[in-house]
Amino acid sequence: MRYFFLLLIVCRCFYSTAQSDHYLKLWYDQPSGKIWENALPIGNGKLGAMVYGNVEEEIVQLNEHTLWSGSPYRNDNPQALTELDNIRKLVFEGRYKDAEQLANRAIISKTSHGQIFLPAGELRLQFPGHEGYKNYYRELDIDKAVATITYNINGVNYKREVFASLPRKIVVVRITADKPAQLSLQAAYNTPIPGATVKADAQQITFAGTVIGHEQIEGKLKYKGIIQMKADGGRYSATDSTINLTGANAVTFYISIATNYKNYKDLSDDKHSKAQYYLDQVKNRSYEQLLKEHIEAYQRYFHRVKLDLGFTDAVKLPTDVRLEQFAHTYDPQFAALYFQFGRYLLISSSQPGGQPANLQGIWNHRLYPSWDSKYTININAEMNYWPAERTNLSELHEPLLQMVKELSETGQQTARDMYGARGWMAHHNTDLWRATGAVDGAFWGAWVNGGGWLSQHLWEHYLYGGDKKFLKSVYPILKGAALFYVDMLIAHPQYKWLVICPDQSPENAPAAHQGSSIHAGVTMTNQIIFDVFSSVIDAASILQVDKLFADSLRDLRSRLAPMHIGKHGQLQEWLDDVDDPNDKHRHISHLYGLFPSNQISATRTPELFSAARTTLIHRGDISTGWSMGWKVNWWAKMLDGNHAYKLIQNQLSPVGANRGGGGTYNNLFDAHPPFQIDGNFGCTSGIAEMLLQSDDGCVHVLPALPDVWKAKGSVSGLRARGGFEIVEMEWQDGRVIRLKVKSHLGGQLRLKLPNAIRLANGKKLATAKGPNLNPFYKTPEVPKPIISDKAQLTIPEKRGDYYLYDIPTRKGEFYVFEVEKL
Ligand code: FUC
Repeated sequence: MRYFFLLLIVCRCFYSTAQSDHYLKLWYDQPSGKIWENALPIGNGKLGAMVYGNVEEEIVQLNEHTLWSGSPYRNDNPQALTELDNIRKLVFEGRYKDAEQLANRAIISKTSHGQIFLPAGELRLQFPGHEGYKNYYRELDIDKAVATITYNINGVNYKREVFASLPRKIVVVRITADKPAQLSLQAAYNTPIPGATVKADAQQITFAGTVIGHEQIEGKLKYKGIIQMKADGGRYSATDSTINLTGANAVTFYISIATNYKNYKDLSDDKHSKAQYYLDQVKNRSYEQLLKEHIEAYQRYFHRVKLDLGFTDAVKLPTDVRLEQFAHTYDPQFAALYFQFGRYLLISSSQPGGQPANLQGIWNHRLYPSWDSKYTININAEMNYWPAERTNLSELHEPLLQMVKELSETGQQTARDMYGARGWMAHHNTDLWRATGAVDGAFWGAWVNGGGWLSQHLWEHYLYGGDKKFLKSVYPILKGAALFYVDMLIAHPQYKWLVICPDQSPENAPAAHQGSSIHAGVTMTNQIIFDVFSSVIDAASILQVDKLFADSLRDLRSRLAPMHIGKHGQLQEWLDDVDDPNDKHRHISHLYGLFPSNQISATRTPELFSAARTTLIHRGDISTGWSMGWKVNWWAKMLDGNHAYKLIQNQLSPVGANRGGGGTYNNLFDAHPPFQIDGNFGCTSGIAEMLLQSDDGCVHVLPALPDVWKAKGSVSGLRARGGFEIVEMEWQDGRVIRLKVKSHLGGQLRLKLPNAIRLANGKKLATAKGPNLNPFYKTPEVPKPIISDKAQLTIPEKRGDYYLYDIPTRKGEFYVFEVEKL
């Protein structure tokens, strides 16, 4: 009998592992063909690769994180300082178009508008005679971070496994046949970078060169790649740049790429020894060892969060078929897969010590990709990192935080030379070289808040992890962001509030402003400054420094323009009531205050909450990919799970299905279109926000669960501010039935739930009263909005009954709760 039970347990474990294995795969019964967006992405933060899985010619398209055009440079336009007062005068006289034209001459860079994230090239493997294949299958297993292709020819089963080793920073391609001496191929390397040299000897292909220059900036960055072949059996030889292998049992390629990039201002690294170093590190390791240590390193991140939203038979279908039908069928696991794919992409594209994920993460095959595949910091780069803290990948925030530190260095000169201001700033774009000048034209580029917004990622990292040493080390950066605003704010001649001028609400312009985006004191800017000042005030108090400076910021903060509610009941995007309710612009920047900031809340600012909702409804659902990703977060903050889910359905539709809007490619890359990774990360964050929020004075569990996920589900590993981790959470019929929280920092845990709970030992919990004393849950005191007499507001009704508890916690301890009545 004992053995029977043991067997039962073993079977159950096996069954559930097999199930979860199946769930975490993108798989297809067709090769990618020529379509890059069908290929499957792998990466280790240093190298990225797209695996096509074409049978007769495999393509492994490669990227290296520092392989960018150009060389260290700056792109400030010092004429700005001379013309600043004139531009301001034009704005305040209402001559917005003239202000924009002057800003084009005086603010926009006269040199480069940003450098390009370049493709490294492609390893091409030709398999002569492999045309008539059968049983084709390809997958990306995001539980293991390995891409696999299998097929059969004339009774021989072939298999390719490709992964980007997380600990070893190389890409490994392994090809096997299940009968001896059946493997013959030709390996070659192509790169679109002009002037590259490619050479092959019997077991190695090397490539090297210097990158292109771009927009007056000379290409000085140099790169070197080594592709080392290790064959099991067979004969091999080389001609020029191609290796010929015949009659092998198996073969493995180890790919290493390096550049002479040391940091954004120094190109003195040795590309040869660096490229060789990564190969030397793995020389004595078997393929199996490499694979095992890669999977272990990957799963240390990936396994921190598990999400089960239920499943249907749809899981048995290929991923492209599921995508095709997701918006019209019930396939809850597809949303869970997409959520985990977002985490997979962050682990693969953003590793400590590497470059942050750019507009395409770390995957680009074009010499001239859209927007140079660089960093747009008026939304896109920030959005990439929304999942980092909340989905328990906090260390992977580091590349962005390091970029903020570097921008705080380069951006000092921009602040001084262009605006005569202390501190540091960045406009709306940056790149590998941390350029902080204004680019693309004043309509888009005369925006001074790139640094301010990015600085809030430092603060958010502190709010989640509570690391005071970290806060101390970044305090000068936060303070520098505030100092820039201290010097830039001026009194608005009409309204008297302190405003930024010239200013703009990213990339949008009302008809009433002559179609110009240039203005003063726009809502998003005021919200960002409010946050920058508030975080410095709080950080100074936590670190017990700069009391006088903090007091001066308090005073300035009280003189910023409050938010305005306009005649349509909308949150005003500008100081004037000029919003068009038919405007469907993808940027809804003034809702920064709703998410990622917490200035607008259902409980604390009901009027602003109502106005934000009206604005969201005016703008509609369908838009570019990243805009829909942002909307998932906003509707979650609106506590409206069904509307958030509708956005997920729109976003998880094939490209083209949304009539001009964004969608998703077969490989689950988000489509702006074209591919932009921010939408993937935005939606991943949004799904987390539907399940857990922690910025409105409490840990709010299941704040926006849509009806389709209500019946049953579970999640583990999500993080909340103040060091709380949801170690386990199960729900049924929309009610939390079990919850286990780890308190990493101690302090009061204020829980908000849709149903009554008690401690698992049966003890009752104290109902919360008054403000939450946990300092990580301090909420901003937002000034009362100014409301138009014509505005009709629908103040949100209480959505269901909430239960609020206070639980004192101790650092390092677990707290288990269960539903009070089933
Ligand atoms: C901003 C957006 C565009 C695009 C680009 C990379 O300019 O307005 O939609 O995402 O960044």
